[in-house]
Amino acid sequence: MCRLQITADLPATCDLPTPTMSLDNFSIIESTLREGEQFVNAFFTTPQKIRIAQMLDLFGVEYLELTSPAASPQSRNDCATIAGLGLKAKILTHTRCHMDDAKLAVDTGVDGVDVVIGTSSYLRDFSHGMSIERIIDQAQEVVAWIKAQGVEVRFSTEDSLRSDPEDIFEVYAAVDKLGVNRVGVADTVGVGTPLQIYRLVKALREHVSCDIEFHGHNDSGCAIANAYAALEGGATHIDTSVLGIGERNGITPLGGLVARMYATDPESVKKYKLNLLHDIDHIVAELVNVDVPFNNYITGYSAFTHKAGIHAKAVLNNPSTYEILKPEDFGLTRYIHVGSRLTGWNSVKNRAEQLGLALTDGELKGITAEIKTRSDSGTLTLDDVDTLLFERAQNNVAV
Ligand code: HCA
Ligand code: CU
Repeated sequence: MCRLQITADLPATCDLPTPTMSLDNFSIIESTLREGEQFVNAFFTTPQKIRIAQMLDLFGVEYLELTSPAASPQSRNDCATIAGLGLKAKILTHTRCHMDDAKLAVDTGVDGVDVVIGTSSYLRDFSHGMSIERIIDQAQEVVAWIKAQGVEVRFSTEDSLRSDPEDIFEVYAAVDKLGVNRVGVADTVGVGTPLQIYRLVKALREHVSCDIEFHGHNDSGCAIANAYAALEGGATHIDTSVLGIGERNGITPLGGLVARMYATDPESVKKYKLNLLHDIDHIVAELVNVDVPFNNYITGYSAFTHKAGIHAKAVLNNPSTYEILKPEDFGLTRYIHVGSRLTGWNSVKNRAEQLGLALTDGELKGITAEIKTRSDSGTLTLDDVDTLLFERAQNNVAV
């Protein structure tokens, strides 16, 4: 029986989409040094850019995307510097769909150029003012030229979600014929839902034979789900930035995408050095003068902290009861909180064992009762709890 609530926009059957994704075949295009630089707080010096590029390269992302060399003289120098570092990741830069920009980009020595042009009526009317026919002509010229230079080329339609699908399919098909490496779907304003993205990418899959990239903004909180839906629909490349930094509230965060993929199949992210994620998030946070959010995927302060007695007891018996991500796979440890009125005696027992204190179950239950009473007027610190445990153990010795 169908338990889904069908809305007007959903298919008339309850069949879930059949994912066409191949989990082990996706690549990350890490755009902290492009989209991330568009975050209001971001200003990266050249050494900082090099440090970020090296960290992400060590982590194992397949591509690094850099700010356009047309943005400023230093951006141009930085492109050339990072392209010359000899990193394992392929170095891309991001430009408007314009011959002048394309030439500047190729001259920096990058491995590929990500070209973008707006295709929604908003951008056609209020930004560049070009018709779809002119966009196709310009795209063909730029793509063919970059391709002839022997570097990778990606062509993306900005604001794809608010573009007429027939228009963008026509543009994508034209550049696909020229041998473009990837076409990109960009949810520039973060308006798409996972089902919409899935459908758009799946339909696009029928129109082109090249790879498909997805770039999704997070204005309505769907950026990770949308990236995943794009992969389910047949996308091969996902754009991320560290902590999701970018224009407005940013895009799909690197750690969030990794968490999502790991939750589906840990093998799918084995290719990355997951234990570097904590430092990457914290270093970039510091560079852009923000904190890592307490509830951040994997690296947030409370990501692996269990509190309520029922949860803690089960986790102590078998972590999988309440964890889909194993902290140890990310070089992190789980923490059982023990100073609240929700604390159960199994957590207190575990803490006593960590401290090497031999207390009976009865004693531990007594201490738990005391913790609950005391913490009715405010959370106890770990020190408070440890003091209670030590005092009880000392009493035992004294007796
Ligand atoms: C931009 C817009 C962009 C481009 C994405 C892409 C977007 O800042 O230039 O090249 O696929 O969100 O549309 O970031
Ligand atoms: Cu963007």
